[in-house]
Amino acid sequence: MDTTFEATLTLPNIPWQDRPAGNNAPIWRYSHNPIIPRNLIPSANSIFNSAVVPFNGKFAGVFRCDNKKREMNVHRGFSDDAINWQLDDDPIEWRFADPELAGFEHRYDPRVTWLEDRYYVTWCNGYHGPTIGIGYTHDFESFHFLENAYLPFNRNGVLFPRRINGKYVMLSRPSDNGHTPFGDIYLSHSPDLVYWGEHRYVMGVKGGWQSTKIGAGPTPIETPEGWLLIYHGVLTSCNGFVYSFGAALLDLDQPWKVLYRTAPYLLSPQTLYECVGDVPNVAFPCAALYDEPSGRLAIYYGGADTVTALAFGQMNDLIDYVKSNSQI
Ligand code: BMA
Repeated sequence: MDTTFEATLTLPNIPWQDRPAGNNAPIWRYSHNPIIPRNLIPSANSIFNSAVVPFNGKFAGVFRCDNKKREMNVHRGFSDDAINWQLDDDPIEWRFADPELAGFEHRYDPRVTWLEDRYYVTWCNGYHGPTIGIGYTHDFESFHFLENAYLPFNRNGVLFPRRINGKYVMLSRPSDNGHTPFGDIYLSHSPDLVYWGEHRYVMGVKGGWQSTKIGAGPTPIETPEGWLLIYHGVLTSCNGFVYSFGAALLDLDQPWKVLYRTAPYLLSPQTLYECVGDVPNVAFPCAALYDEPSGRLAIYYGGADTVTALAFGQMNDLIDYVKSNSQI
């Protein structure tokens, strides 16, 4: 199998819309959002916080679908254009080498990362509380569960797309067993994607939109200026949590070192599909597609824990914005 094409950052067929006239924001929304309605498949109550990747010249993904029992699980999907998706009505059936790990509590907020020779999926996996499950697929046909990376409680496990100094690297957000009212981003190393250690603090909460907790979003993107990390930040209003997202640049060789970090958010919940739904006021990014030659970036995010939406940006403009609006 030729496995080199997935690693390339040349993706001329990703979704795109030009910046609307008069819009000076660093990123802008797709005008036909949401791209995935809550009821795309019969079993779904809602489809959001999901991950897409290039696959065989088209696109594939792992989607968070909460069903009508309100169980949280992950489903497979395919698309020709990364906008119109076909999703399986049944959740992914993971193959478990160790039956101890095969129990189901919940699986949610997946990320998918092409790493060396396969697609790794990380998600918030219930094993006596939320932790980070890691699995992989070569073909989006069979899916293999590897291990839970950490002890509970943890969320937002996001792999870097290559080894750094010989080791696999993952961001995560230690948390609690509820709707965590705190949370900073940490980084861990592994020789084999099973045993994780050498934990490093990356960054913590700040003022305003990121004052309650923060968590890594899409797989970091390697740029000459550092790893571009899009991350969510939460503030607590008189009406509950508000989820926005911003971006940081991390050192290429020591990615726990933050070079720049946006003081303003990039996008906050302002449209109907971000403000109205099962959990109001949530914009939660889990994936991005990047075409390096054109600089085009397409960011996938969940709206109000109900639907899936898309936003666009130009990499050079975004990096300039992160650098000139930074407060570490
Ligand atoms: C977090 C996760 C996300 C969700 C967010 C807002 O704890 O459950 O999946 O989008 O809360 O409800």
